[in-house]
Amino acid sequence: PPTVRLEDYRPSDHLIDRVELDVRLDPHDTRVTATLALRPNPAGRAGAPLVLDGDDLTLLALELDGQAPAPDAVRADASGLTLHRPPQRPFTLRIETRLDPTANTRLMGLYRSNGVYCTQCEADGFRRITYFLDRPDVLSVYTTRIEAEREAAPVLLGNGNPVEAGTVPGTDRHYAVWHDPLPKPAYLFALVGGRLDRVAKPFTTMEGRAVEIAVYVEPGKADRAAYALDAVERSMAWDETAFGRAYDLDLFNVVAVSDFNMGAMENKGLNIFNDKYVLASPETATDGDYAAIEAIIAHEYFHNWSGNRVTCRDWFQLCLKEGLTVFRDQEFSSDMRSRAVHRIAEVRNLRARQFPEDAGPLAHPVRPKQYAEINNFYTATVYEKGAEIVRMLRTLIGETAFRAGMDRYFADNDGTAATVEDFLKAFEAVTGRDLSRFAEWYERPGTPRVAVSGSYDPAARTYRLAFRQTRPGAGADAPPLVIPIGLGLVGPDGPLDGPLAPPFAERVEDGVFVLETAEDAVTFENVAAEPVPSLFRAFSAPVRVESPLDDAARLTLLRHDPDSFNRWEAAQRIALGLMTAQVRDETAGDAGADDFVVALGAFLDAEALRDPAFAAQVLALPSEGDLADEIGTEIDPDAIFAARRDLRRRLGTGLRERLLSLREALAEPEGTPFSPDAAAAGRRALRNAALDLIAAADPEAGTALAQAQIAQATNMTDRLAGLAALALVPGEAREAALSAFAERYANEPLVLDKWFAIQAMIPEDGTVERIRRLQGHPAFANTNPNRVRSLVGSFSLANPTQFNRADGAGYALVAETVLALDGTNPQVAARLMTAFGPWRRLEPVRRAAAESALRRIAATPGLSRDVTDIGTRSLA
Ligand code: HT7
Ligand code: ZN
Repeated sequence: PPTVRLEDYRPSDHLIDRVELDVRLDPHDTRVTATLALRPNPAGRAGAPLVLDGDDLTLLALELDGQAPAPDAVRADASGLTLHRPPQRPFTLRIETRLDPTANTRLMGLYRSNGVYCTQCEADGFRRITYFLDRPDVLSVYTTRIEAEREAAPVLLGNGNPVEAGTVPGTDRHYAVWHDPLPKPAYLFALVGGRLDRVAKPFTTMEGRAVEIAVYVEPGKADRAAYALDAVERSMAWDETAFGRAYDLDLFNVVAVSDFNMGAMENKGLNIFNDKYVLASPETATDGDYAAIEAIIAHEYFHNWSGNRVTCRDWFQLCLKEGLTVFRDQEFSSDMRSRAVHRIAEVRNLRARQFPEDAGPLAHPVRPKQYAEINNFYTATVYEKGAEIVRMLRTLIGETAFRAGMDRYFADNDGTAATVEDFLKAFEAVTGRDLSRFAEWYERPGTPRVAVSGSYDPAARTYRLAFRQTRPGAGADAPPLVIPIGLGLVGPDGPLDGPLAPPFAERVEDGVFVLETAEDAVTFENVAAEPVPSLFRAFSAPVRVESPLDDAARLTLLRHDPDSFNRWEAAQRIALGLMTAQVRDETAGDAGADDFVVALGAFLDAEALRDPAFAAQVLALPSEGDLADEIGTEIDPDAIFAARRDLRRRLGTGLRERLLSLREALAEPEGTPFSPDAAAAGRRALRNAALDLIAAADPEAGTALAQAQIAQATNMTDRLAGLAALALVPGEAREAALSAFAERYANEPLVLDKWFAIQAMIPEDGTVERIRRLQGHPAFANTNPNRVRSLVGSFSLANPTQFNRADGAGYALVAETVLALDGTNPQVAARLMTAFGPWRRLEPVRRAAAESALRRIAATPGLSRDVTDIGTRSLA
């Protein structure tokens, strides 16, 4: 496929000021008439042909200023429309196309989900609706008339504000006209038509605008939309206080649909969501689901400013909206919940998804320099590492300057399509600083490493910390990165930063040292005793740290560090060390494991009831993926699994009495109404972390506890945690519990997704065969992305021993699914295929099996661009 390069960017030769769309919805024969007000772009090439994008379109009629153009003046096919000699003045094109929304299985453009008409236009779906300049730097004002059979689609929604509605005389059809006053790129266009229930509430913005917030869901599910509705309201209020951003239309609509390629989409005034991220009730949603709904609702809402009001010049600038908006949603969630616990969750996610991506064949800069298929670049690197860059910027310049810079960015770029340079320029303007070296973070892939060493001089009472940064694969010419390092010193009995004569270091300001060169050092004065350095507090930079700490020092941090993140990190590092020692067959770790158990016991005694959510994070060992990432090469997933299982057993044995009594102490008194808030969720998290460890050590006791928990559960979090614990113990009890669960939730697709996922994650030999059986289950369908993700995605991403079966059966299953899906939904197929990313780091037998599965996919004729792109890069 042709490669698109950032360096080749040029402005469009034409602009489209106004778009009038007339969409007559029909299940198979939808007619779209687009009337486009075009003009030559003064910044483009004079006299250039007009080349409109198209994808799978059927052209029915075309007029230029009211006339049919001469046949030799136009070339049109399914994938584009060219006017060879367009007028050198403003002109109007009227284009009529026909589409079949029911046959649209790619879920891009206009399609039907469970009978509801909806659209998905990012990144390049609008060209599947009409011929257009489908690029984010062409901004237009849209008026949309939507017409449909009233019975099939009583609700008709568009972007912006409603201006007119009525019936079509002499028919069973009706229509609605929507006008969006704010110019936008085509990727933010949306419409919806269908039978939907609605919940709504009013909101008055800080500017005094009366807004109606509404959430639309499948009939009968309105009571499950309350949490999402509330989350929109909290997001609106938060963006006003935290960033001074007010909403700008009279309506803000959210629509939940069940077939959706990703999480949600920020279409102007009409966000469309995967219903998984809207619908919640205690009976069907876990605490994790509630948190995800809150975060994604906020994310899409925040795009209204970071993405919509200020959009991207081109798709290379994707992090400009996505990284920034992830940062904003993370801040929102931190304010709504526990900041420390949320930071831990963010870092777990970054390490689980972004670090491996950055260490494998699909690594790319946060701002890629080229792509073959842009839909493959909605990645953890663009989103999560992109957010870390914004966070580092804030750490570097401080909160006040950061807020001023954001204000400046929005003010200077409102209504335009901007670049990463425009973003940084705003912060340079308000701080007077040169950020050109910081900008390097956007340019190169790979996770940097920072090696740290410390030395204490008791006579001089000084402590020196030396830092050295390196970047994997970066040539000698690669300039060093600007790395903010949050740090502090901790003594054997607590923080050393006592009020009387605290240690200080000249270049450490507000607890942050900035490493700007390949090597540097900082010296603390006035250090009374040998300290333990607390490094990269709150995970101040997305790097791997080669730390000077031994386990004794880490235990000091676990006990005393005022930085909660580093307390958690200390426990994770100890656990990682113990498990990697076992994987490497070093048995010397035994005494260390006992010390760790004792320390965790003391930690639980001090913290568990004070902050259960935090304690649950400390008890949750690093994942098998974390271990694989730590080990890096010649990975043997079975050895990793065994090491992790053994340490869980040890903790479960050593902490058993404490864990049992914690479960008692944290149980909600009978009759307590369910609350999804962070405190209640934290108590459930710790109870369930305790269950996991107890069951690891004593499957029989675990089974009994899990069965009792399922029988008594008043919410999905506890019920599913019980089922997850049972799922790890082979036998009749597990199968009975799985059947009962399936029966109870037979009519709840989102809950059945959990049922599929739990089975896909069973780390036992029979799982591949079980999944093959489940692919034939009546509730399973390859056409629904949630179902594919829950069964095959969970398997490939969260069941390392079975996906990486040495006989290649796991790879074969995923490869077959990728190929089966590619014809209907290449975006989801390509996404699934990225699970093969780490194949080169596996031990030789698995490496060969994974490579041959990848090659089998890549050699299949007629592959989509999406899958071809992942295949080519994975094997390069
Ligand atoms: N901006 C959106 C990204 C997106 C997407 C969403 C749904 C289906 C296909 C999609 N392609 C790209 C989601 C977001 O980050 O907010
Ligand atoms: Zn986004």
